Amino acid sequence: MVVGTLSSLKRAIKSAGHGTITSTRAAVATVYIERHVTWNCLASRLITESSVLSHLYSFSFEPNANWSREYPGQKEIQEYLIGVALKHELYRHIRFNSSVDEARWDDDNQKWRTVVTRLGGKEAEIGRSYTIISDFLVSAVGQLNVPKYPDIPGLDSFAGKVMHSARWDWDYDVRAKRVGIIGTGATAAQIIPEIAQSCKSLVVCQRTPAWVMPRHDAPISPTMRNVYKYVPLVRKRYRASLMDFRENVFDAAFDPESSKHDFITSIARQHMLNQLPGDHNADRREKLTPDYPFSCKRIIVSDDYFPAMKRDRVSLETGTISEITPTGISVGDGVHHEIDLLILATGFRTTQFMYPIRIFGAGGYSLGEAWANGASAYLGITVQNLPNFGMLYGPNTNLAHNSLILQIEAQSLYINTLIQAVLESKHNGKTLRLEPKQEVVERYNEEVQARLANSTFADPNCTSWFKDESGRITTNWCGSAIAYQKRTNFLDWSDFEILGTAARDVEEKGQTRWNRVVEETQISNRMAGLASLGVMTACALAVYGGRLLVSKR
Ligand code: NA7
Repeated sequence: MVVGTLSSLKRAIKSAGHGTITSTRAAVATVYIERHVTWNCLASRLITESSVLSHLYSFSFEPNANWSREYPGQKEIQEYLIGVALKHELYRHIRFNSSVDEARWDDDNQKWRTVVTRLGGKEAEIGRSYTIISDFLVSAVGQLNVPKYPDIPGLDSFAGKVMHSARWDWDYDVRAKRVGIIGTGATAAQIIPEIAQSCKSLVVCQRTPAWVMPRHDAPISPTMRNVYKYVPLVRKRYRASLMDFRENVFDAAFDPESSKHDFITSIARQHMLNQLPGDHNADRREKLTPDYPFSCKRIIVSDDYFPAMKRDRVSLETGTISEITPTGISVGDGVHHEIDLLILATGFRTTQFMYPIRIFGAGGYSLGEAWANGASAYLGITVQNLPNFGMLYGPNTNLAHNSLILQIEAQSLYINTLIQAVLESKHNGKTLRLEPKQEVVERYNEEVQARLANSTFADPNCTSWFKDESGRITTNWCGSAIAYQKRTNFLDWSDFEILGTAARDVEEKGQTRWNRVVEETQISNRMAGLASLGVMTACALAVYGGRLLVSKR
């Protein structure tokens, strides 16, 4: 059983026996629980949500030659995901409008018991909740799931319209409205340019400015789309070049000591200067320039954020918000902004993984209690005392420099191996219970935390959704995407506590390996190797041949 959104699911589908895996197909009934329609609750259909280029922000096994822009918009991403779900016949397995409240491992029967609440539709009239019993449980709820509402006095007293960026009311018309937005993170940076086009006025309440990089978004011409469609090698080569580029900026994003870090900071500074030039923008530039290192917080990638801030109808408020009144936003120095609509672009409860789902593992082990001081898992996928359980986009798997889909595919292949072992045992009339050893989880997390401690994310001069309240980074991975793929493309069975009548069969496997999804350039490297060899040979021939000629004279 899988809890979570479609965007995370496809590899898990294979794990569970749909699509291409036929050996276990007949034995498996898989249920996907979906609370909302994927990508339907974003702030605007016009918003370009991804900071990753379209051709890399798609599954490796479902390439899309038809992306209309270099960066995908919300609508296009949603259409793509729905297309994948339809193609792989997922819809008949998905239960929409359903919420998981609790999942509990049943020690006696060695199964998961997951309590699902029906949120709407005719089914809700049948009964409010029911329990699904499964051999394996996968969480695909991810990190950016539950909205975080700010703790500002008077918020409930506001008489106008309030919307969180992730709970958008599509029926509300923002045209000609006086709007206030709290937050200047990646979400706000996408909402502001859109709203600024049609609202009457917009006050942007910034607590901390963000580093902004140029986006260089552009339409992909019909000719290029046809090239990508009919010459797949060109499309693959393009995707590989995007992967190479993204992996190359890893040092810049992660390592404050790297020379690339200084270079990339200078690009961001120049971007602001280009878009907010001249003395008349000096005050704006000062207010919008961060005083913490690049990449300490999530970087914004935008070409239209700064231009929007220059509009006459947009004002930047940097004073501390003292309260929300029935008519607007009050800031510390007695200023009051009258508004009709209050947008809370205040982020997500990123460090409370799986909140508010209650998970209980073997012997009543409470995940909520175990993670009270910060979530941790083995490879971000499995957790001690949670048998036959796996996570997609779990603790310490977020990337600040590359596409998350790479991580999710790697995790899916890993979980796939676990599920297959459980299903094979079941098929053979045996039982199998797998969970990572406590010392393995601890050792792994010590290593991850030690590496993160020297990263830009750990700089004490910023707060971010990467860190929990104690400053511990529980969201981000500590390396490149390729490093994670390599770390997760094998399963060492000795890392696991293995119980059940099939335990010995599994222990004897030692290690199970599979091919990682290779995204980076391969051909060119070989070509470069051959070319270098050719040049070296030519040089050697020239030198040696020259000597021969000289000696012959
Ligand atoms: P973020 O990146 O967590 O940003 C939240 C913003 O809201 C940020 O600017 C915060 O300021 C601001 N905020 C939060 N609470 C308050 C209060 N009480 N007062 C004033 N300002 C506040 O969330 P996003 O939704 O933009 O992005 C999350 C990820 O979703 C994004 O990185 C993408 O990967 C998708 P702060 O910086 O904390 O001073």
